[in-house]
Amino acid sequence: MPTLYEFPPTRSNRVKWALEELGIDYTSSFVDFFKSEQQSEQHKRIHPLGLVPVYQTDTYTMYESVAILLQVLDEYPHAKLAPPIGTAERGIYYQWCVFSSAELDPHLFDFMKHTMHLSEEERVPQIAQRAEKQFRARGQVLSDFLQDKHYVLGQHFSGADIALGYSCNWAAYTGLLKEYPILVEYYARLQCRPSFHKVFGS
Ligand SMILES: N[C@@H](CCC(=O)N[C@@H](CS)C(=O)NCC(=O)O)C(=O)O
Repeated sequence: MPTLYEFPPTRSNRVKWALEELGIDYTSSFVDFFKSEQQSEQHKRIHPLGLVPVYQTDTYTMYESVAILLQVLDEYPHAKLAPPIGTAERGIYYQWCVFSSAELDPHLFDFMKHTMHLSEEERVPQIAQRAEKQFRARGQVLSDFLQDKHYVLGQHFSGADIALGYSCNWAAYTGLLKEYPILVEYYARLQCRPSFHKVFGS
C-alpha cells in the first residue's frame, strides 16, 4: 500500500485530494512540523529539502505535489481524471496543473508569510505587496480562462481542478480569492465534492 507523508493543510492535501478522488487505499504518515519532524534525518532521506508531500510506493518515492498528482492519476486511467496523453485536453491539463504550483503557490506562500505567519518584526511589507500584485495578475488570468467553464476541461472534472483547487483553498485562506467572483464560484463547485470534505473538513 502506498504511503503519503503529510502535514495537513499544507500542499500534501493536493495529493491527498487526488488519492481520495481515486478511492485507493493508502497509509498516511503524519510529519509533525510542530516537532520539526520534516527536518529529521529520517525524513530527509526521502525528501532532501525536508518538505512534504512525499509519496512512496513499492517501486518509487516521489516529491513535488503536482508531479505526484499527475503520476497517480495516470496510474488509474479508469477514473478519467487525466485526459489521454497527446490530446489537446492533455496539454490544457498540463498547463493548469503546472500553473498552480509554478505561478500561484509561490506568491501565495510569500503573501501568507509576510501578512500572517511571520512575527510582526519579521514581516517585510514590500514582499507582501509584490506577492499580492503577482498573485492578482495570475488570479485574473485564471478567472478569465474559467469565466465560461464549469471546470478546467469544461464539464469534465479533472486533476487540473484538484491542482488549482488547492491553490484556491490557499487563496481563500489568505483573503485573496474574494476579489474574483468567478474563482469564488469555481472553488464553491469544487468544495461540493465529497472528497474535498474528506481532505479539508467542512
Ligand atoms: N513545490 C513543492 C513545495 C513543497 C513545500 O514547500 N512544502 C511545504 C508545505 S506546503 C513544507 O513542507 N514546508 C516545511 C518547511 O518549510 O519546513 C510541492 O508542491 O510539493
